[in-house]
Amino acid sequence: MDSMDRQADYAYMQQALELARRATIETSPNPKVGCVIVRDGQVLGQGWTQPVGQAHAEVQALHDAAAKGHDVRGATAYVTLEPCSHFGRTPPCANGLRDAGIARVVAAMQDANPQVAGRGLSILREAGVEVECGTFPDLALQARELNIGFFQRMETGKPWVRMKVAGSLDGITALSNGQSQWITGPAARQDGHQWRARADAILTGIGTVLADDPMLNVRGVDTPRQPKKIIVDSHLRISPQARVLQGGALIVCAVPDAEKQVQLEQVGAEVICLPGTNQQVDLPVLMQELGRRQINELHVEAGATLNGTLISQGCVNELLLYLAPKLLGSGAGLFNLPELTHVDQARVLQFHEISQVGDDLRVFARFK
Ligand code: AOF
Ligand code: ZN
Repeated sequence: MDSMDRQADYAYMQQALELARRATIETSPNPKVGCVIVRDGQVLGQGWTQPVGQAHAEVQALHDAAAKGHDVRGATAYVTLEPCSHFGRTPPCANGLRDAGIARVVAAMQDANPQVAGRGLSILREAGVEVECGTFPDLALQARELNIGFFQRMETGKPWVRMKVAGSLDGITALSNGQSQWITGPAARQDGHQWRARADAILTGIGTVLADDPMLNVRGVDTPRQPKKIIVDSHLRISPQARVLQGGALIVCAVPDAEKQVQLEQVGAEVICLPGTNQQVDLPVLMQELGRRQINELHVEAGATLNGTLISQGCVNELLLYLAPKLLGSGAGLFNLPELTHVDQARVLQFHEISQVGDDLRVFARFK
């Protein structure tokens, strides 16, 4: 293949990625995928994944081409994920592309879903379709980032856990008198709601619920649906009147209390018991349970105690830190972690992305 064709492949895959970004959170737990169908430099059809249970990107693109009166025989399909091979909520896209007479499929990356995992590409190859996958590592990475929670769940059985914290430049999240509003500015707070909105669920602890009576919902951001709410409450101390319970919530305890559970269920909450050591919720088991419930991305907004425990137990993948250009001197820190005796014992992260939002710094740091 000459370099002009390579460049064209790259550009069409970028276009497919742009389409994938149009898919909404309603696709979840299904990943966001984009597809462009091209022949002789002409785009015949394009599509992106529809809300869960509806058409995948490839089917949309085939429909789009048909609606425009195009015959796609002999065309190339650019897809940001390997076309599926299984009968899930929808029939296999690999069959759809094959039966439509597509001659070549360029996929950004393989599907990590064990029901697919290369079988989609095999179906196509066996039918004589020319197949390329993973040719452009930077685009494959973008396709992965777009669906980071899906891949995390497929590969580990657990959600991708993003912990949001906000504080001063010296790492203070509240004064000793409890005052914390507002350390970061309105732009950072708005941005935080964007990250809440893209998560499948938001998790907090009973400490935060008792202290702030938060709503824990998405506000000020256009979203087709609210994330699920999860409260870690080892001893079921939550009040049935807590605002967080409006619209439903999952309460996770370690010590059952049948009477309290009934009261909470009466206001629409679900209560489960996952006992760990010291009468505390077993957090790694909770992450498995959330994976089983098809939570791809979990957004954590909790206090320093639960934050520290989640980190210590290896339950966190990424920190989303908003840091205000202010010094508060003393007060509550962002995470309660055990005291170290040597700097070599530090938990090491890697900066993933750093930017400024309004007056504040936004840092994404990932655990290795
Ligand atoms: C594709 N194109 O646009 C997406 C795919 O239950 P279903 O039928 O909706 O299948 C869900 C699985 O399909 C999902 O777990 C993932 O492996 C794949 N997603 N595949 O060919 C798409 N979104
Ligand atoms: Zn499919």
